[in-house]
Amino acid sequence: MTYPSVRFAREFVAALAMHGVEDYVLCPGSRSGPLAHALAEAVEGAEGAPRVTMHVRIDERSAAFLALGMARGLAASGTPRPVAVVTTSGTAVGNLLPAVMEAHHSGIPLIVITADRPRELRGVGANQATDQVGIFGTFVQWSSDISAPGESEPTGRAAQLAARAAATALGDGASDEAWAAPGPVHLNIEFREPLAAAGGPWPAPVRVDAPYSGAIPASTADDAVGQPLPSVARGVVVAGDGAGDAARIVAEAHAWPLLAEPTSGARTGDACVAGYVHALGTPAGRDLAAQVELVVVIGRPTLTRGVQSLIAQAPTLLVAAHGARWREAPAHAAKVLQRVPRAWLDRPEVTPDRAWLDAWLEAASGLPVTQGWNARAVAGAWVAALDAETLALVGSSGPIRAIDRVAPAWPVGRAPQVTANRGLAGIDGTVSTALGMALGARRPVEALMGDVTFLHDVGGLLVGPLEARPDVRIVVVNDGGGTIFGGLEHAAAPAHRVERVFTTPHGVALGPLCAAYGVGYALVTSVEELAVALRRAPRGVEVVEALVPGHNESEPPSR
Ligand SMILES: Cc1ncc(C[n+]2csc(CCOP(=O)(O)OP(=O)(O)O)c2C)c(N)n1
Ligand SMILES: [Mg+2]
Repeated sequence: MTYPSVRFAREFVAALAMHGVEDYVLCPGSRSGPLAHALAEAVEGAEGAPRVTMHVRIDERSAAFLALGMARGLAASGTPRPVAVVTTSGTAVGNLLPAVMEAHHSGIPLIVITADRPRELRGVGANQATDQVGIFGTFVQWSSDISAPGESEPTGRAAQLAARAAATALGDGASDEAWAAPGPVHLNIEFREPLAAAGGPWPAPVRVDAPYSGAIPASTADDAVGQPLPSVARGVVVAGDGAGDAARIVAEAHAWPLLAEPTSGARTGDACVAGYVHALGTPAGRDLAAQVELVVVIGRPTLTRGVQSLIAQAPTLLVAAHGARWREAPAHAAKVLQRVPRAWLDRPEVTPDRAWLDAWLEAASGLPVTQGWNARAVAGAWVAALDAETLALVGSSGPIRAIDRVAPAWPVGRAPQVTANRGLAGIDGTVSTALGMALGARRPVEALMGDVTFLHDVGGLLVGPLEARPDVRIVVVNDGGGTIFGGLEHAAAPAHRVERVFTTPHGVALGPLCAAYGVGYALVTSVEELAVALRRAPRGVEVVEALVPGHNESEPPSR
């Protein structure tokens, strides 16, 4: 006989598969055992079970970022699907929060499944029992506390939950907020003993469609159709994270400069002012910025203060939250749209004058060539090695900003896919996100991150011997700590204090650390060595340590 917990777990896994959820990250634990058995059976090819992939990880924080990376990888491959992460009860659940927050802010479909004690064991001092219900608060688009499956389990309950979970995670169907966007959902499932598999056949799958259709409410759809952009000469298009190619088309149609962050998906074409960060710091650039009549923001820009002040000062601002979730538009935004209206993509009736765009390109052309061996030189060599086929991830802090300065405007259609966890710009979970991207996209990933970022999630290197090993190369810019703070207002404090409380030197030897995890390792100390190291495709997980002089050193730190 099949016990109710196990039967329900099988039904649930089968139903999720019907709605396109086929990828799982599983963390070990007893309470989640019914799901673990069901997933293992499916992976082992049990008769009647769906085809799924399962990656097992010990650390739930890293597991959740792995799932987030997998969802990024699937989306990057043109097949956006939710990815599920499964944990046991107790602190295991709390470890998922950082990735859930990032998924919420960057609009990534995650299905978080946490096992819980049944009601009779809650609040009575039972081991590993806590209040997991609604633990993710406003960071999930839906959460449900699911009572323990029993002998008289209603047929179709698992199917209904799966349908709703998958649809809500993908942002299909609008909630009361009328902003349908992908994001995380949480299912907290009570399991009562027995928790182990007991053989028996898999259930015949039941399909239930989501309780609502995928239609966007008319109020937002209307807005998205039609008004052309105001016909001003001095417009600027800012393409932030997730903007997509529409930003380029809008800029080119109006001959406006395109200021495109590396993860915008729009850093291409003739209107793209690749050196905009440099330009905005020069007198000529500031003069141009002062003349701007209209800023069109697409996606979510987060990287430079110059762009933030351009937006803050702009007389008119139109925001299209294309791709990335952006419910929090600046208060002075004249209009906030969910999509780029078709009318913005058409050339205006009056042929635009290129002089304005040319002035921006001219202001940006004086970018000094990077010399020597430092974080920016590493970024330059790294970005030069990317091609149109590359799937890349860049860590927060210095690396993404260095890339923003050195990356070119790629030819249209020939840009690498550059991603970053810009939802909350955390330095956590970056190693796991990179590995997840490679597993989700089923192709190699090139990652660039700082030393503190790498060490924060070094546990992400733990890929057990029974697990699939993705091909990921992680270039670690090791400048001996978090050097971004040296460029912020904190740097005015006494050096020893800045060092201890902001830079946080770590003194970790990365080579032996990688060896302990069984991960490939190479040290490079020049642009030439780095270029050579990047020449062949990564095989398995590899770390390339680019050891550069630290914040207060002129020579690379010695070992
Ligand atoms: C989870 C999290 N904790 C703290 C921060 C604040 N923070 C931003 S950058 C940074 C240091 C990053 O250092 P590193 O990765 O070495 O990059 P670098 O600044 O040297 O370029 C820290 C701690 C953050 N963004 N995310
Ligand atoms: Mg650093």
